[in-house]
Amino acid sequence: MAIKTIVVGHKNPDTDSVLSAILVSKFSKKILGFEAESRIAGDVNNETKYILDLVKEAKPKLIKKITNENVVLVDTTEPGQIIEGLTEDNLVGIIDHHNLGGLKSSGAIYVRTESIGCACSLIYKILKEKGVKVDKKSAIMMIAGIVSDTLNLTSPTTTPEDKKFLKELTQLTKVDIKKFVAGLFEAKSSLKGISLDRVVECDYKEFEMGGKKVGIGVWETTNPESVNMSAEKIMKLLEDKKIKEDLDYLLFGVVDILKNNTYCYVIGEAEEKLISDVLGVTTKDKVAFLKGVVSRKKQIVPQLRNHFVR
Ligand SMILES: [Mn+2]
Repeated sequence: MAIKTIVVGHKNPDTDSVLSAILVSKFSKKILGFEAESRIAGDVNNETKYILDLVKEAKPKLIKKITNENVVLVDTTEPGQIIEGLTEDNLVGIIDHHNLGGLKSSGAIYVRTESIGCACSLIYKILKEKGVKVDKKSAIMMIAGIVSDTLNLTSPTTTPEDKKFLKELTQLTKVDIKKFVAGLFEAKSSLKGISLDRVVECDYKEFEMGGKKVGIGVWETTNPESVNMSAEKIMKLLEDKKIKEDLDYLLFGVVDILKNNTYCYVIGEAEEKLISDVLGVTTKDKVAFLKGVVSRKKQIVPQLRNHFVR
């Protein structure tokens, strides 16, 4: 039996991760030269659910562990975030917009990574280069990926290409972008059916930095108070998580996507010292207010990495 190839993003998938897997699968023959089915490595969040419903796209099947599949990885190459069972023998492709996390492959594989605001932008760019026409439904998914990952072009991760592509896709689909962004942000912020555990885990990523295990969770919202009112309970969950997962540091940020600030939860002395040393911010009542910080990828991870890896 032929080995199946799947496209999958990181654990605790966000909208860009899920949609980019779907898009690569849809255009896999054009992009990769072979068929590949989309999968998710964890359940989707409310924002992703909203957009999948909007475009009437089925949620990809869940996969927790690679057993007998080949894998095209999208939206990450970070060892702490990839699906269990991925090896240098079953990795056959990478499409990403993060730092290279240190994966190996035993064969020559398709690799495309760029410094761009989201994986969906990169997929659109690849299709443009290949002269492939994008259908309306795919274009709407690309718009969602861009708006979600770049916080509607306000995050410092945004590039001129993201802006150009969002404009082109908006013209192509004739989407009312103001309404679209409002709907997406409302879904992103929605706590409907979401336990505090899930708030912590939903967009949690683990990093290996100079031998230290660093966990950073974020919750992006138009209404930080809706989460901050439960800060005490969340701190307790974080304290337990840090011990259970044997982390050296654990940070959790509530990102105000309208005012562009982050409330960083600081659970212990180690984290307090880290935030002070690396970001120069003082913690007050277990919260460090990070003014102008909205991007874990650009404004937190590289600074921490510099601190640990030297
Ligand atoms: Mn992404």
